[in-house]
Amino acid sequence: MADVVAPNLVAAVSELRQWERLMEMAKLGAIPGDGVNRACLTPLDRQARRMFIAWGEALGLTASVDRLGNLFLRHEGSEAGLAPVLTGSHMDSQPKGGRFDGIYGVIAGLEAVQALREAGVATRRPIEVVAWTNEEGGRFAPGCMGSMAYAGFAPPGTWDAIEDTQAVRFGDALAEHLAEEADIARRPLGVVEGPAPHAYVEAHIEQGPILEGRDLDIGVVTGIQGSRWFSVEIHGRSDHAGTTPVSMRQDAMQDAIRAITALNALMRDPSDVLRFTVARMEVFPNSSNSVADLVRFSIDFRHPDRAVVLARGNAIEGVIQSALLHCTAVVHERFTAMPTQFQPLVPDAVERAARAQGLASLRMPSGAFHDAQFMVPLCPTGMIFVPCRDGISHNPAEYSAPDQLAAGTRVLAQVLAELANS
Ligand code: HGY
Ligand code: MN
Ligand code: MN
Repeated sequence: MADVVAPNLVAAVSELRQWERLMEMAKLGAIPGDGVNRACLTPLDRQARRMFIAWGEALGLTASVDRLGNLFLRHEGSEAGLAPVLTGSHMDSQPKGGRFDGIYGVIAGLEAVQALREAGVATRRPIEVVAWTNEEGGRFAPGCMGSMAYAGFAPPGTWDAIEDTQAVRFGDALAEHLAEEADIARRPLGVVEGPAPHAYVEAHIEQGPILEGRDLDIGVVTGIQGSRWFSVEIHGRSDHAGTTPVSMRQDAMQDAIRAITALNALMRDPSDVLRFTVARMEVFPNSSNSVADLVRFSIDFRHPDRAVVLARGNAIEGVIQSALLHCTAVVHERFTAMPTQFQPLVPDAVERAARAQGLASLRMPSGAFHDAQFMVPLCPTGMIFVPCRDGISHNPAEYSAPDQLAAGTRVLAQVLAELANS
């Protein structure tokens, strides 16, 4: 495909329209510091989805939802029956999230399709803008449930029994969500019940400091590092804090500390490539003067090297069990995503489009996981990163400028035009 930019297509991408839509979305779940707390399968999530659908239907796009709640806005191509090109991301946020993680890729997909239609750029193939269910895993762990089910990576009922902090089951929250959206057309669940997409491209903020630090406009994402999530329960016995000798205790808190200390040793990496995070902890009975009888904590472990992801990840349970003095532990693996490399087709198209538009780009892997990684076995896949201020994300201070976001969307529009005519 020539490097020629369809000048009217690039010009049709509206920086202002896109920014205004992002700011409208940011009002839904706004928290202090310009942040957003919009968990999946909530009334706020449905409000945001209705707004997205309204913007799409105003363009003539058609909305549909699959049994995991993945939401699609479809732009028809000139040749019916061809597999669609898919673009999009997620609309759910972290509890103390920002205004751009996920939602930028959904709004960018809409903006790119609107620009294609306004510029009169015909596409042989349909283009579908998707909002994946529960990418973040903040309310219901793990993340990427919608894209994993769509890709046949796990059966759709896999996560039904998982509860949020209010003891609401994912399966019940999903059933309620689908009932609230009963008026939206249903569609088969991804490749489980239908054909594979022709290609997938996701625009996303980098969520790291590299692009900004090197004054670059576009990240040509080459792949995504591996991630493994575990839930750990340390079971002890509740006792009186004042009368029970320490030697007689089965203190779940003390053994949890021993386990996490031992995991820190397992995960030590002087090169600072490995990512090991314990960020969620629940203590029961959670009373100052009762020895804890149950501690639950999360593990998020990531690395770009498959051998490390396997070796260190497989050692986690044994290290925990060996660290305990008086309690027992139950360890479950909740999420297993091996490192993925995108085949060259989409990254090459992204790099070509950036160059044609005079944008400085860099090929780079993603430290964050994304729904894109589950599209890799289905079709040519790629991502487009835009810089974010100080590399901050999963934080209300997350920020990308209107022109930076628009540059990503202009590259997306050109890549979609190319893929939808291939
Ligand atoms: O955790 C992640 O990597 C993604 O931002 N949800
Ligand atoms: Mn994201
Ligand atoms: Mn995120």
